[in-house]
Amino acid sequence: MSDSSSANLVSSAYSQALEVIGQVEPRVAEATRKELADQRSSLKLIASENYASPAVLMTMGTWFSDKYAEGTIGHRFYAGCQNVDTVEALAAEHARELFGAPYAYVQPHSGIDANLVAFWSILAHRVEAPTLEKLGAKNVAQLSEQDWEDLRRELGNQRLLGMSLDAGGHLTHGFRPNISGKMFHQQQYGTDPETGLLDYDAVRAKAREFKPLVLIAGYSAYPRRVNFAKMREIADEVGATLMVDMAHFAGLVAGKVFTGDEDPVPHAHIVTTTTHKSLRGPRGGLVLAQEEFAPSVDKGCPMVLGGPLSHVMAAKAVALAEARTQEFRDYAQRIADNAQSLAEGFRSRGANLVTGGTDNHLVLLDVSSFGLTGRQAESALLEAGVVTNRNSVPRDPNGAWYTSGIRLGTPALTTRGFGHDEFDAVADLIVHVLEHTQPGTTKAGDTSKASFVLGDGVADKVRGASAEMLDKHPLYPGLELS
Ligand code: DSN
Repeated sequence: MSDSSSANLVSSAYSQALEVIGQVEPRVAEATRKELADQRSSLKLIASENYASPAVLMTMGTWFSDKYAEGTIGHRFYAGCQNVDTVEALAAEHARELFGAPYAYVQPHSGIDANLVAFWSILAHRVEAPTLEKLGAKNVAQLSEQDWEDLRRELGNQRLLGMSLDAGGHLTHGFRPNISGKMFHQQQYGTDPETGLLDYDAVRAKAREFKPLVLIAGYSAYPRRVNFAKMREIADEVGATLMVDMAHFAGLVAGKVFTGDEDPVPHAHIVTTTTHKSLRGPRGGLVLAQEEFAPSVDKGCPMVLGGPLSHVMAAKAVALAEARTQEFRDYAQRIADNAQSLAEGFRSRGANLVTGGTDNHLVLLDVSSFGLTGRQAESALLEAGVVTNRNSVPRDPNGAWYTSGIRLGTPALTTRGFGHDEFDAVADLIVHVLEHTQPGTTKAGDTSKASFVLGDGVADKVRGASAEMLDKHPLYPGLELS
């Protein structure tokens, strides 16, 4: 099908769908139209966002949404799941083939859910099963009250080592306010204070001392690649299970930009991811596992997950099929190339990047040299139509709320077709906004960490320059709503 006849089909499908929605609740139809307009007219640089294809989006809007399907493929707690079995099996097959994983579980509703499934699986495989054996019981139904006490103590007395939030780790990697930091005894590893890079010797030393059951590798704001072979060596040395959360960079793994030691799948016991970031699928999660963890991963629902979202699993199958194409590989390479261009754009204009640059899909800009907090920078940029998110930098003096950084990712604008010149121009616009933003003051005259004053005319100038680039690279080309 030609691009234009495909765009006509999509235009007519969405126009009619919005008409149907509008007959019931016109304000939802209106907000949906406006969301498209807003996304089309802003520079989306949030590192965890993307634009899924119309095929992926449409797959989510079907009657699969109406079906309960707790259980696993061919083994459900509800009748009539034959078609859910088909789409779940397809999504799992695409995931296994794409990532070269022995086992794939596509039910998690989000990345956090995928991590909960992995935690459960590791506890069940490494703690519950051996404890049951020690107690001479085949399953938990055979345990006495005292046995239960012992098992609960074992399950709740395990250690987890993950990357700290301010070094670029995720909330679920043992951050204290998150359940991962409460259900496990946790410690965190950071990055080298001089270089900002992961220091494997320091991770090893911490792991030797702490002896975690779970070693987590992966990040949501670290702008560099990780050597997963080294992380596995460390895990093996201390008898830990290596869990990799590749939510941010799954698209770069799928697209074979990260290979060898940088591909987590052959090295980790369990890998978790979201499907909607660089992987460009529907909003959701998935788990890849070595065979030995498959039986406990499969118990994710109903152990820690609600009923699977069958319409989203169907959309995962479509997105993963897309990710198995050469076109997707080219896209993934462009994500990484564009991140280099963005980083170089900042460096050449004197801006300060955590670690000095990037070799993945994101850059972390330290805005303190502009005299701003991350919160002020984020708000000023938004006023100029540049959508970013504030983010802590290592050992951030402004904490996790105001922060000193801005995290910027290339997956979304790369989907729109932005290349080297556009990302250089984006860096220029961002530096222009930051150079023309002053911290605001409170009524008492103190400098506030949130308020700011953007110079006259800056927002209009930046919006005008962005519009030219955005018009040249339309979002969903040819999609017109009637
Ligand atoms: N919210 C995601 C991100 O922005 O990185 C991670 O959960």
